[in-house]
Amino acid sequence: MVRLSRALLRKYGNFIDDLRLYVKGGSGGMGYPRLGGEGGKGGDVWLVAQNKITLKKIKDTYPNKRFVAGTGANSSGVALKGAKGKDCDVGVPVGISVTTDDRKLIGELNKAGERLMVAQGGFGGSLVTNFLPLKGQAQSVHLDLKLIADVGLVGFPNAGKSSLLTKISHAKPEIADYAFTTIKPELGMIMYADHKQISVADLPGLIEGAHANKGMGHKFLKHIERTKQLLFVVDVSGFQLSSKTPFRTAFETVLLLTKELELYKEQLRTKPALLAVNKMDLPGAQENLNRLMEQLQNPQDYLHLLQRELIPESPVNFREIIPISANTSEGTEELKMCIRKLLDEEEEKQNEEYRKEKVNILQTTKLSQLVTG
Ligand SMILES: Nc1nc2c(ncn2[C@@H]2O[C@H](COP(=O)(O)OP(=O)(O)OP(=O)(O)O)[C@@H](O)[C@H]2O)c(=O)[nH]1
Ligand SMILES: [Mg+2]
Repeated sequence: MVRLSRALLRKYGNFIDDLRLYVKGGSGGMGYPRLGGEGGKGGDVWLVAQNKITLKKIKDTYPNKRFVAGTGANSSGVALKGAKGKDCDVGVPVGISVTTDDRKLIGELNKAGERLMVAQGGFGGSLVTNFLPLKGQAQSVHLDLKLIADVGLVGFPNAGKSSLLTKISHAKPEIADYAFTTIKPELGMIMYADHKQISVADLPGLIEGAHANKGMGHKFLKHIERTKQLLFVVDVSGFQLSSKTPFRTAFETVLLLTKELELYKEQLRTKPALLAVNKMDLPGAQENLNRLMEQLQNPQDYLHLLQRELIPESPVNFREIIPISANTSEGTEELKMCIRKLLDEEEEKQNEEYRKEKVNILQTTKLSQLVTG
């Protein structure tokens, strides 16, 4: 049985996954009418992806969150062409998308060292502007952090997601017998004997009604948008958030999780997915597992168990269902192998599609050359 903790009331600590900044390009320098001189262009503001930076660090270091680039130098008798103003480089974490106030995408930064210009400096004064300088571009930008992981863990609170992550990786997330122990996303790395590494994102538990902002709501689901694979984790004995909410069997939790994903974004449901049925060491687990397998194979016979609005449009097609115990490690090695196999297969599929596309392009160009030649 699960008891509700004060963690639910806690804000999710120091973790920030979006931040709004004000950015302004430098003004141009003054032109020099007497000799037709041109002022220097204002500096630009750039976001630069860096590994060791967090949005929290930016917020703490620059509390007013304003970034303004340098003004271009004025044109003068000694330097007719004014020097360009100093650019302003803002270090930001890897894995952010950058949007304007009205949520138009400016760009994404997915690798350390990548740069994105967010405010252009104004032109220096010249003949065209009557030697008056132009102001730099100014706007507010939103930095939206999405973890980049190969696999995303999806499950109700207390299902054992964090326990599983500690078993299969070196991550040390907090584990406890109350709901919402994990209050911020955490990354773990699975290491394979041949040195291949697969990253797994542990996310706060979802509950039914997350789409209506219940529990932690949907705010963390964006972190699995970019993952290549979903790993559902369910407690084989089912779940009950509190004595005031209904008990849900493992089958019902699978459907409810699917529904929440679907309500968040249709495409999430079509991601390759595995199901880990956890806590197989508990008494009665085998019977519960048998029932769950029967229900997953013939879902239409059991859908009447749920209210209509809780039933997903279509079920997730799990590539594998693996019974495990994060406590005793039963099944965890097999699970690691399944995760890898599915990722490899998907990669192979994508490579194949890419190859086909290339061949297609090549054939059409050859054909059009034959026609025109
Ligand atoms: N018996 C048994 N208990 C487990 C197993 N895996 C996890 N638990 C227990 O279940 C409780 C919840 O585990 P967590 O790993 O914190 O669960 P979680 O899914 O990360 O939960 P949230 O972070 O709240 O979403 C803890 O008391 C764990 O010790 C298991 O395989 N068997
Ligand atoms: Mg957890």
